[in-house]
Amino acid sequence: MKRLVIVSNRVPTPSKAGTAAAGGLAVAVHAAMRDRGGVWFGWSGNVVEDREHQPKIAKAGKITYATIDLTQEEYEQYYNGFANRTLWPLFHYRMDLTEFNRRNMASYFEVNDLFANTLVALLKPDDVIWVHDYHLIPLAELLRAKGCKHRIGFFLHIPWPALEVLLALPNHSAIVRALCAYDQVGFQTKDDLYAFRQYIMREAGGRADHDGNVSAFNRNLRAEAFPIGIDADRIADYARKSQHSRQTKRMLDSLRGRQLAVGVDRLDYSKGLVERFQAFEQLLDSYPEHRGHVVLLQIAPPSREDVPEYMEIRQQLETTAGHVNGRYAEFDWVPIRYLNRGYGRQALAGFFRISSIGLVTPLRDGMNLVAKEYVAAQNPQDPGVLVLSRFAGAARELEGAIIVNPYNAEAIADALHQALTIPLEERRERWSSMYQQVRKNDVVAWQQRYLDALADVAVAA
Ligand code: ADQ
Repeated sequence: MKRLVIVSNRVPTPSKAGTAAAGGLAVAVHAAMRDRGGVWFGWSGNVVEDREHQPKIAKAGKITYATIDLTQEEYEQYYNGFANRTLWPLFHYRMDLTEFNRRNMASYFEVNDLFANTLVALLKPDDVIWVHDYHLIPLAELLRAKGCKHRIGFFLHIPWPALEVLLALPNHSAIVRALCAYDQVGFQTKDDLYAFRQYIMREAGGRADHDGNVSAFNRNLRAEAFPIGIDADRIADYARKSQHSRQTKRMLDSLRGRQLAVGVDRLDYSKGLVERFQAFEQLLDSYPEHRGHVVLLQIAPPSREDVPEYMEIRQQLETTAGHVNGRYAEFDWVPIRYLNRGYGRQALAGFFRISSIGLVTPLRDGMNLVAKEYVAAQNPQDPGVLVLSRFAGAARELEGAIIVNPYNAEAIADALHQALTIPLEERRERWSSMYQQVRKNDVVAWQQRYLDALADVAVAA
Protein backbone atom coordinates (compact mmCIF):
# COMPACT_ATOMS: atom_id res chain seq x y z
CA MET A 1 0.00 0.00 0.00
CA LYS A 2 1.26 3.48 -0.84
CA ARG A 3 2.20 5.80 1.97
CA LEU A 4 -0.55 8.27 2.88
CA VAL A 5 0.40 11.88 3.61
CA ILE A 6 -2.37 13.90 5.22
CA VAL A 7 -2.11 17.69 5.30
CA SER A 8 -4.36 19.87 7.45
CA ASN A 9 -3.93 23.37 8.81
CA ARG A 10 -3.71 22.22 12.38
CA VAL A 11 -2.05 19.02 13.53
CA PRO A 12 -2.90 18.15 17.12
CA THR A 13 -0.13 16.87 19.37
CA PRO A 14 -0.10 13.05 19.35
CA SER A 15 -1.67 12.88 22.83
CA LYS A 16 -4.60 15.07 21.79
CA ALA A 17 -5.16 13.72 18.28
CA GLY A 18 -8.05 11.40 19.09
CA THR A 19 -9.66 13.51 21.79
CA ALA A 20 -12.62 15.81 21.53
CA ALA A 21 -10.38 18.78 22.30
CA ALA A 22 -9.15 18.38 18.77
CA GLY A 23 -12.43 19.36 16.98
CA GLY A 24 -14.31 17.78 14.09
CA LEU A 25 -11.62 17.48 11.42
CA ALA A 26 -8.90 16.19 13.73
CA VAL A 27 -11.16 13.61 15.37
CA ALA A 28 -12.14 12.25 11.95
CA VAL A 29 -8.65 12.31 10.41
CA HIS A 30 -7.13 10.61 13.43
CA ALA A 31 -9.74 7.86 13.39
CA ALA A 32 -9.12 7.39 9.67
CA MET A 33 -5.32 7.16 10.09
CA ARG A 34 -5.15 5.06 13.23
CA ASP A 35 -4.97 1.71 11.43
CA ARG A 36 -3.44 2.63 8.09
CA GLY A 37 -0.76 4.97 9.43
CA GLY A 38 1.17 7.56 7.43
CA VAL A 39 2.42 11.11 7.79
CA TRP A 40 0.28 13.95 9.15
CA PHE A 41 1.70 17.34 8.25
CA GLY A 42 0.61 20.87 9.20
CA TRP A 43 0.78 23.70 11.73
CA SER A 44 1.80 22.81 15.28
CA GLY A 45 -0.56 25.39 16.81
CA ASN A 46 2.48 27.35 18.09
CA VAL A 47 3.09 31.00 17.24
CA VAL A 48 6.78 31.97 17.36
CA GLU A 49 9.03 34.92 16.54
CA ASP A 50 11.57 32.98 14.53
CA ARG A 51 10.59 29.83 12.76
CA GLU A 52 12.88 26.84 12.45
CA HIS A 53 13.26 25.72 8.86
CA GLN A 54 12.92 22.02 9.53
CA PRO A 55 9.57 20.58 10.64
CA LYS A 56 9.36 18.91 14.05
CA ILE A 57 8.86 15.17 13.76
CA ALA A 58 7.11 13.01 16.36
CA LYS A 59 5.85 9.44 16.13
CA ALA A 60 2.91 7.79 17.87
CA GLY A 61 1.62 4.37 16.84
CA LYS A 62 1.64 4.18 13.06
CA ILE A 63 1.40 7.95 12.56
CA THR A 64 4.35 10.29 11.99
CA TYR A 65 3.50 13.87 12.91
CA ALA A 66 5.43 16.61 11.06
CA THR A 67 4.68 20.16 12.19
CA ILE A 68 5.83 23.69 11.57
CA ASP A 69 5.19 26.87 13.58
CA LEU A 70 3.65 30.12 12.35
CA THR A 71 4.77 33.67 13.04
CA GLN A 72 2.44 36.13 14.75
CA GLU A 73 1.84 37.91 11.46
CA GLU A 74 0.97 34.68 9.64
CA TYR A 75 -1.32 33.67 12.47
CA GLU A 76 -3.18 36.96 12.25
CA GLN A 77 -3.32 37.35 8.48
CA TYR A 78 -3.53 33.80 7.13
CA TYR A 79 -5.36 32.03 9.96
CA ASN A 80 -7.48 34.60 11.80
CA GLY A 81 -7.63 36.75 8.68
CA PHE A 82 -8.25 35.10 5.32
CA ALA A 83 -9.18 31.64 6.60
CA ASN A 84 -11.43 32.59 9.49
CA ARG A 85 -12.70 36.09 8.63
CA THR A 86 -13.07 35.64 4.86
CA LEU A 87 -13.52 32.04 3.77
CA TRP A 88 -15.24 30.67 6.90
CA PRO A 89 -18.04 33.27 7.10
CA LEU A 90 -18.54 33.42 3.33
CA PHE A 91 -18.72 29.64 2.92
CA HIS A 92 -21.27 29.63 5.79
CA TYR A 93 -23.39 32.22 3.98
CA ARG A 94 -22.50 35.04 6.38
CA MET A 95 -21.65 37.69 3.80
CA ASP A 96 -22.39 40.30 6.48
CA LEU A 97 -19.42 39.01 8.51
CA THR A 98 -17.06 38.46 5.58
CA GLU A 99 -14.01 40.72 5.60
CA PHE A 100 -11.69 40.94 2.68
CA ASN A 101 -8.31 42.59 2.24
CA ARG A 102 -5.35 41.96 -0.06
CA ARG A 103 -2.79 41.70 2.72
CA ASN A 104 -4.61 38.75 4.32
CA MET A 105 -5.12 37.12 0.95
CA ALA A 106 -1.41 37.43 0.13
CA SER A 107 -0.53 35.88 3.48
CA TYR A 108 -2.91 32.98 2.76
CA PHE A 109 -0.99 32.15 -0.42
CA GLU A 110 2.39 32.71 1.28
CA VAL A 111 1.63 30.31 4.11
CA ASN A 112 0.38 27.76 1.60
CA ASP A 113 3.68 28.20 -0.23
CA LEU A 114 5.55 27.65 3.04
CA PHE A 115 3.55 24.44 3.53
CA ALA A 116 4.35 23.38 -0.04
CA ASN A 117 8.11 24.00 0.35
CA THR A 118 8.28 22.09 3.62
CA LEU A 119 6.15 19.25 2.35
CA VAL A 120 8.11 18.71 -0.87
CA ALA A 121 11.18 17.84 1.20
CA LEU A 122 9.24 15.18 3.12
CA LEU A 123 7.72 13.38 0.14
CA LYS A 124 8.63 10.02 -1.32
CA PRO A 125 7.88 9.40 -5.02
CA ASP A 126 4.95 7.05 -4.44
CA ASP A 127 3.13 8.98 -1.71
CA VAL A 128 -0.57 9.75 -1.96
CA ILE A 129 -1.34 13.23 -0.62
CA TRP A 130 -4.69 14.08 0.96
CA VAL A 131 -5.20 17.76 1.83
CA HIS A 132 -7.97 18.87 4.19
CA ASP A 133 -10.14 21.93 4.34
CA TYR A 134 -10.45 25.55 3.36
CA HIS A 135 -7.16 26.76 4.83
CA LEU A 136 -5.19 24.89 2.20
CA ILE A 137 -7.06 25.23 -1.10
CA PRO A 138 -3.97 26.57 -3.00
CA LEU A 139 -1.61 23.82 -1.80
CA ALA A 140 -1.78 21.47 -4.82
CA GLU A 141 -1.26 24.27 -7.32
CA LEU A 142 1.82 25.42 -5.40
CA LEU A 143 3.13 21.86 -5.10
CA ARG A 144 2.67 21.34 -8.83
CA ALA A 145 4.61 24.54 -9.50
CA LYS A 146 7.51 22.93 -7.64
CA GLY A 147 7.39 19.89 -9.91
CA CYS A 148 5.31 17.62 -7.67
CA LYS A 149 3.68 14.90 -9.80
CA HIS A 150 1.93 13.09 -6.97
CA ARG A 151 -1.67 12.08 -6.79
CA ILE A 152 -3.28 14.80 -4.66
CA GLY A 153 -6.78 14.82 -3.23
CA PHE A 154 -8.66 17.53 -1.36
CA PHE A 155 -11.61 17.27 1.02
CA LEU A 156 -13.68 20.28 2.05
CA HIS A 157 -15.15 19.88 5.55
CA ILE A 158 -17.35 22.98 5.33
CA PRO A 159 -20.11 23.83 2.83
CA TRP A 160 -19.30 24.94 -0.70
CA PRO A 161 -21.40 28.08 -1.22
CA ALA A 162 -23.93 28.76 -3.94
CA LEU A 163 -22.55 30.54 -7.02
CA GLU A 164 -24.07 33.94 -6.17
CA VAL A 165 -22.48 33.83 -2.71
CA LEU A 166 -19.06 32.76 -3.92
CA LEU A 167 -19.00 35.56 -6.46
CA ALA A 168 -18.81 38.02 -3.55
CA LEU A 169 -15.26 36.78 -2.92
CA PRO A 170 -13.01 39.16 -4.88
CA ASN A 171 -10.48 36.45 -5.75
CA HIS A 172 -13.00 33.64 -6.37
CA SER A 173 -11.42 32.77 -9.68
CA ALA A 174 -7.92 32.25 -8.21
CA ILE A 175 -9.40 30.08 -5.47
CA VAL A 176 -11.37 27.83 -7.83
CA ARG A 177 -8.50 27.61 -10.29
CA ALA A 178 -6.27 26.46 -7.43
CA LEU A 179 -8.83 23.85 -6.43
CA CYS A 180 -8.73 22.46 -9.96
CA ALA A 181 -5.03 21.57 -9.51
CA TYR A 182 -6.12 18.63 -7.33
CA ASP A 183 -6.83 15.24 -8.91
CA GLN A 184 -9.94 14.75 -6.78
CA VAL A 185 -12.06 17.22 -4.83
CA GLY A 186 -14.44 15.81 -2.22
CA PHE A 187 -17.44 17.59 -0.71
CA GLN A 188 -19.69 16.69 2.20
CA THR A 189 -22.97 16.62 0.27
CA LYS A 190 -24.46 16.53 -3.21
CA ASP A 191 -25.68 20.10 -2.66
CA ASP A 192 -22.08 21.30 -2.22
CA LEU A 193 -21.05 19.35 -5.30
CA TYR A 194 -23.91 20.87 -7.28
CA ALA A 195 -22.88 24.40 -6.27
CA PHE A 196 -19.28 23.68 -7.31
CA ARG A 197 -20.41 22.34 -10.69
CA GLN A 198 -22.51 25.46 -11.20
CA TYR A 199 -19.42 27.61 -10.73
CA ILE A 200 -17.38 25.50 -13.13
CA MET A 201 -20.01 25.58 -15.84
CA ARG A 202 -21.43 29.07 -15.49
CA GLU A 203 -18.51 31.14 -14.28
CA ALA A 204 -15.35 29.26 -15.30
CA GLY A 205 -16.58 28.16 -18.74
CA GLY A 206 -15.59 24.58 -17.92
CA ARG A 207 -17.36 21.23 -18.06
CA ALA A 208 -18.71 19.18 -15.18
CA ASP A 209 -20.74 16.05 -15.89
CA HIS A 210 -23.02 13.99 -13.65
CA ASP A 211 -20.38 11.27 -13.27
CA GLY A 212 -18.01 13.58 -11.42
CA ASN A 213 -15.67 14.48 -14.28
CA VAL A 214 -14.64 18.12 -14.33
CA SER A 215 -12.56 20.01 -16.90
CA ALA A 216 -11.62 23.60 -16.21
CA PHE A 217 -8.57 25.86 -16.11
CA ASN A 218 -6.74 23.39 -18.39
CA ARG A 219 -7.11 20.56 -15.91
CA ASN A 220 -9.14 17.37 -15.64
CA LEU A 221 -10.21 16.28 -12.19
CA ARG A 222 -12.88 14.37 -10.29
CA ALA A 223 -15.40 15.99 -7.97
CA GLU A 224 -17.72 13.95 -5.76
CA ALA A 225 -19.63 13.94 -2.50
CA PHE A 226 -18.09 11.88 0.32
CA PRO A 227 -20.21 12.51 3.45
CA ILE A 228 -17.94 12.16 6.48
CA GLY A 229 -18.70 9.61 9.21
CA ILE A 230 -17.83 8.99 12.86
CA ASP A 231 -16.28 6.12 14.79
CA ALA A 232 -19.77 4.82 15.54
CA ASP A 233 -18.90 1.63 17.40
CA ARG A 234 -16.49 3.44 19.67
CA ILE A 235 -19.03 6.13 20.57
CA ALA A 236 -21.69 3.47 21.22
CA ASP A 237 -19.21 1.67 23.45
CA TYR A 238 -18.32 4.87 25.34
CA ALA A 239 -22.00 5.58 25.85
CA ARG A 240 -22.77 2.09 27.19
CA LYS A 241 -19.88 2.31 29.61
CA SER A 242 -20.41 5.83 30.79
CA GLN A 243 -24.11 5.46 31.53
CA HIS A 244 -22.98 4.03 34.87
CA SER A 245 -20.19 6.56 35.45
CA ARG A 246 -20.19 8.91 38.43
CA GLN A 247 -20.52 11.94 36.17
CA THR A 248 -23.59 10.60 34.34
CA LYS A 249 -25.18 9.59 37.65
CA ARG A 250 -24.56 13.05 39.06
CA MET A 251 -26.22 14.53 36.01
CA LEU A 252 -29.23 12.24 36.38
CA ASP A 253 -29.53 13.04 40.11
CA SER A 254 -29.45 16.75 39.36
CA LEU A 255 -32.30 16.38 36.86
CA ARG A 256 -34.69 14.80 39.41
CA GLY A 257 -36.71 13.05 36.73
CA ARG A 258 -36.83 15.99 34.33
CA GLN A 259 -36.16 15.44 30.64
CA LEU A 260 -32.91 16.65 29.14
CA ALA A 261 -32.26 18.24 25.74
CA VAL A 262 -28.57 18.45 24.87
CA GLY A 263 -26.54 20.63 22.50
CA VAL A 264 -22.77 20.32 22.02
CA ASP A 265 -21.00 22.73 19.69
CA ARG A 266 -17.88 24.82 19.32
CA LEU A 267 -18.90 28.36 20.18
CA ASP A 268 -19.36 29.56 16.62
CA TYR A 269 -21.92 31.84 14.97
CA SER A 270 -22.59 29.17 12.32
CA LYS A 271 -24.00 26.81 14.95
CA GLY A 272 -27.21 28.82 15.53
CA LEU A 273 -26.84 28.93 19.31
CA VAL A 274 -28.61 32.23 19.97
CA GLU A 275 -31.51 31.09 17.78
CA ARG A 276 -31.51 27.77 19.66
CA PHE A 277 -31.88 29.49 23.05
CA GLN A 278 -34.66 31.65 21.64
CA ALA A 279 -36.41 28.55 20.31
CA PHE A 280 -36.18 26.94 23.74
CA GLU A 281 -37.73 30.07 25.22
CA GLN A 282 -40.47 29.75 22.62
CA LEU A 283 -41.12 26.19 23.76
CA LEU A 284 -41.64 27.38 27.34
CA ASP A 285 -43.84 30.17 26.02
CA SER A 286 -46.02 28.11 23.68
CA TYR A 287 -46.16 24.91 25.75
CA PRO A 288 -46.36 25.88 29.43
CA GLU A 289 -46.77 22.20 30.40
CA HIS A 290 -43.02 21.75 29.84
CA ARG A 291 -42.03 24.51 32.28
CA GLY A 292 -40.16 22.94 35.15
CA HIS A 293 -40.00 19.57 33.38
CA VAL A 294 -37.28 19.98 30.78
CA VAL A 295 -33.72 21.30 30.87
CA LEU A 296 -31.53 22.39 27.97
CA LEU A 297 -27.88 21.50 28.53
CA GLN A 298 -25.72 23.49 26.12
CA ILE A 299 -22.01 22.69 26.09
CA ALA A 300 -20.08 25.23 24.00
CA PRO A 301 -16.34 25.71 24.54
CA PRO A 302 -14.97 28.97 23.11
CA SER A 303 -13.05 28.76 19.83
CA ARG A 304 -11.12 31.29 17.68
CA GLU A 305 -11.18 33.70 20.59
CA ASP A 306 -8.92 36.25 18.88
CA VAL A 307 -11.53 36.88 16.17
CA PRO A 308 -13.90 39.74 17.17
CA GLU A 309 -17.06 38.05 15.81
CA TYR A 310 -16.44 35.16 18.21
CA MET A 311 -16.21 37.49 21.22
CA GLU A 312 -19.51 39.04 20.13
CA ILE A 313 -21.36 35.77 19.74
CA ARG A 314 -20.16 34.73 23.18
CA GLN A 315 -21.62 37.87 24.72
CA GLN A 316 -24.89 37.50 22.85
CA LEU A 317 -25.22 33.96 24.05
CA GLU A 318 -24.58 34.87 27.68
CA THR A 319 -27.17 37.63 27.43
CA THR A 320 -29.76 35.33 25.82
CA ALA A 321 -29.21 32.52 28.35
CA GLY A 322 -29.45 35.06 31.19
CA HIS A 323 -32.65 36.46 29.73
CA VAL A 324 -34.37 33.07 29.34
CA ASN A 325 -33.26 31.88 32.77
CA GLY A 326 -34.24 35.22 34.36
CA ARG A 327 -37.68 34.97 32.81
CA TYR A 328 -38.51 31.34 33.57
CA ALA A 329 -36.26 29.91 36.29
CA GLU A 330 -37.79 28.73 39.56
CA PHE A 331 -35.88 28.43 42.80
CA ASP A 332 -35.46 24.70 42.09
CA TRP A 333 -35.24 24.67 38.26
CA VAL A 334 -33.13 26.54 35.72
CA PRO A 335 -34.20 26.05 32.07
CA ILE A 336 -30.80 26.49 30.37
CA ARG A 337 -27.55 25.10 31.73
CA TYR A 338 -24.93 26.80 29.61
CA LEU A 339 -21.37 25.51 30.00
CA ASN A 340 -18.44 27.26 28.34
CA ARG A 341 -16.06 24.32 28.39
CA GLY A 342 -15.14 21.09 26.62
CA TYR A 343 -15.74 17.57 27.94
CA GLY A 344 -14.03 14.26 27.18
CA ARG A 345 -15.63 12.08 24.53
CA GLN A 346 -16.69 9.49 27.09
CA ALA A 347 -18.44 12.04 29.30
CA LEU A 348 -20.21 13.54 26.28
CA ALA A 349 -21.39 10.11 25.14
CA GLY A 350 -22.88 9.56 28.61
CA PHE A 351 -24.75 12.90 28.45
CA PHE A 352 -26.03 12.05 24.97
CA ARG A 353 -27.30 8.70 26.19
CA ILE A 354 -29.45 10.10 28.99
CA SER A 355 -30.86 12.97 26.91
CA SER A 356 -34.36 12.72 25.49
CA ILE A 357 -33.42 15.15 22.74
CA GLY A 358 -30.28 15.92 20.75
CA LEU A 359 -30.68 19.50 19.57
CA VAL A 360 -28.50 20.26 16.55
CA THR A 361 -29.58 23.47 14.82
CA PRO A 362 -26.70 25.06 12.89
CA LEU A 363 -27.54 27.84 10.45
CA ARG A 364 -25.05 26.14 8.08
CA ASP A 365 -22.78 23.16 8.67
CA GLY A 366 -20.72 21.03 6.31
CA MET A 367 -21.84 17.83 8.06
CA ASN A 368 -22.08 18.12 11.87
CA LEU A 369 -20.56 15.15 13.63
CA VAL A 370 -22.43 15.81 16.86
CA ALA A 371 -25.70 14.78 15.17
CA LYS A 372 -24.18 11.40 14.29
CA GLU A 373 -22.52 11.00 17.70
CA TYR A 374 -25.86 11.62 19.41
CA VAL A 375 -27.45 8.84 17.34
CA ALA A 376 -24.60 6.39 18.02
CA ALA A 377 -24.79 7.00 21.78
CA GLN A 378 -28.49 6.13 22.24
CA ASN A 379 -29.93 3.20 24.15
CA PRO A 380 -31.63 1.01 21.48
CA GLN A 381 -34.45 0.13 23.90
CA ASP A 382 -35.20 3.73 24.80
CA PRO A 383 -33.59 6.06 22.25
CA GLY A 384 -33.83 9.83 22.28
CA VAL A 385 -34.96 12.00 19.37
CA LEU A 386 -32.69 14.05 17.14
CA VAL A 387 -33.94 17.53 16.22
CA LEU A 388 -31.77 18.56 13.29
CA SER A 389 -31.35 21.64 11.12
CA ARG A 390 -32.07 21.19 7.44
CA PHE A 391 -28.91 23.23 6.79
CA ALA A 392 -26.55 20.65 8.33
CA GLY A 393 -25.05 18.22 5.81
CA ALA A 394 -26.11 15.44 8.19
CA ALA A 395 -29.79 16.15 7.38
CA ARG A 396 -29.22 14.51 3.97
CA GLU A 397 -28.44 11.20 5.65
CA LEU A 398 -30.38 11.20 8.93
CA GLU A 399 -33.92 10.96 7.72
CA GLY A 400 -35.24 9.71 11.04
CA ALA A 401 -34.53 13.07 12.67
CA ILE A 402 -37.16 15.76 13.10
CA ILE A 403 -35.87 18.23 10.53
CA VAL A 404 -36.25 21.93 11.35
CA ASN A 405 -35.56 25.35 9.91
CA PRO A 406 -33.08 26.81 12.43
CA TYR A 407 -34.31 30.37 11.79
CA ASN A 408 -37.88 29.53 12.77
CA ALA A 409 -38.19 29.57 16.58
CA GLU A 410 -41.88 28.60 16.57
CA ALA A 411 -41.27 25.60 14.35
CA ILE A 412 -38.35 24.43 16.54
CA ALA A 413 -40.57 24.82 19.61
CA ASP A 414 -43.19 22.61 17.91
CA ALA A 415 -40.48 20.08 17.03
CA LEU A 416 -39.24 20.03 20.63
CA HIS A 417 -42.78 19.48 21.89
CA GLN A 418 -43.21 16.65 19.39
CA ALA A 419 -39.88 15.13 20.47
CA LEU A 420 -40.83 15.31 24.16
CA THR A 421 -44.12 13.53 23.61
CA ILE A 422 -43.35 11.06 20.81
CA PRO A 423 -44.37 7.41 21.52
CA LEU A 424 -41.62 4.87 22.21
CA GLU A 425 -42.41 2.81 19.10
CA GLU A 426 -41.92 5.77 16.78
CA ARG A 427 -38.73 6.81 18.60
CA ARG A 428 -37.28 3.34 18.02
CA GLU A 429 -38.21 3.37 14.35
CA ARG A 430 -36.72 6.79 13.74
CA TRP A 431 -33.58 5.92 15.63
CA SER A 432 -32.90 2.52 14.09
CA SER A 433 -32.89 3.85 10.52
CA MET A 434 -30.43 6.57 11.56
CA TYR A 435 -28.21 4.20 13.52
CA GLN A 436 -27.89 1.84 10.56
CA GLN A 437 -26.85 4.73 8.37
CA VAL A 438 -24.31 6.08 10.90
CA ARG A 439 -22.73 2.63 11.27
CA LYS A 440 -22.72 1.89 7.56
CA ASN A 441 -21.03 5.14 6.61
CA ASP A 442 -18.62 5.36 9.53
CA VAL A 443 -15.29 7.15 9.46
CA VAL A 444 -13.39 4.12 8.17
CA ALA A 445 -15.88 3.63 5.31
CA TRP A 446 -15.56 7.34 4.52
CA GLN A 447 -11.79 7.34 4.23
CA GLN A 448 -11.82 4.05 2.33
CA ARG A 449 -14.32 5.39 -0.20
CA TYR A 450 -12.37 8.61 -0.62
CA LEU A 451 -8.97 6.94 -1.02
CA ASP A 452 -10.27 4.19 -3.32
CA ALA A 453 -11.77 6.84 -5.59
CA LEU A 454 -8.54 8.84 -5.49
CA ALA A 455 -6.54 5.75 -6.43
CA ASP A 456 -8.85 5.25 -9.44
CA VAL A 457 -8.46 8.76 -10.85
CA ALA A 458 -6.65 8.77 -14.13
CA VAL A 459 -3.71 11.09 -13.50
CA ALA A 460 -1.87 12.79 -16.36
CA ALA A 461 1.70 11.42 -16.47
P1 ADQ B 1 -16.84 21.42 13.51
O1 ADQ B 1 -17.37 22.73 13.05
O2 ADQ B 1 -15.82 21.46 14.58
O3 ADQ B 1 -16.27 20.55 12.29
P2 ADQ B 1 -18.62 19.09 14.23
O4 ADQ B 1 -18.78 18.33 12.97
O5 ADQ B 1 -19.85 19.09 15.06
O6 ADQ B 1 -18.19 20.60 14.00
O7 ADQ B 1 -17.46 18.42 15.06
C1 ADQ B 1 -17.13 18.83 16.35
C2 ADQ B 1 -16.41 17.72 17.11
O8 ADQ B 1 -15.89 18.25 18.32
C3 ADQ B 1 -17.35 16.58 17.49
O9 ADQ B 1 -16.64 15.37 17.43
C4 ADQ B 1 -17.75 16.92 18.92
O10 ADQ B 1 -18.03 15.80 19.73
C5 ADQ B 1 -16.53 17.66 19.43
N1 ADQ B 1 -16.98 18.72 20.35
C6 ADQ B 1 -17.71 19.80 20.05
N2 ADQ B 1 -17.96 20.53 21.17
C7 ADQ B 1 -17.38 19.89 22.17
C8 ADQ B 1 -17.30 20.10 23.59
N3 ADQ B 1 -17.90 21.11 24.17
N4 ADQ B 1 -16.60 19.23 24.30
C9 ADQ B 1 -16.03 18.19 23.72
N5 ADQ B 1 -16.10 17.92 22.42
C10 ADQ B 1 -16.76 18.73 21.66
C11 ADQ B 1 -16.01 20.80 10.90
C12 ADQ B 1 -17.22 21.22 10.06
C13 ADQ B 1 -18.35 20.20 10.24
C14 ADQ B 1 -17.86 18.82 9.88
C15 ADQ B 1 -16.55 18.49 10.58
C16 ADQ B 1 -15.95 17.19 10.08
O11 ADQ B 1 -17.66 22.52 10.43
O12 ADQ B 1 -19.48 20.55 9.45
O13 ADQ B 1 -18.84 17.86 10.26
O14 ADQ B 1 -15.58 19.51 10.40
O15 ADQ B 1 -15.88 17.18 8.70
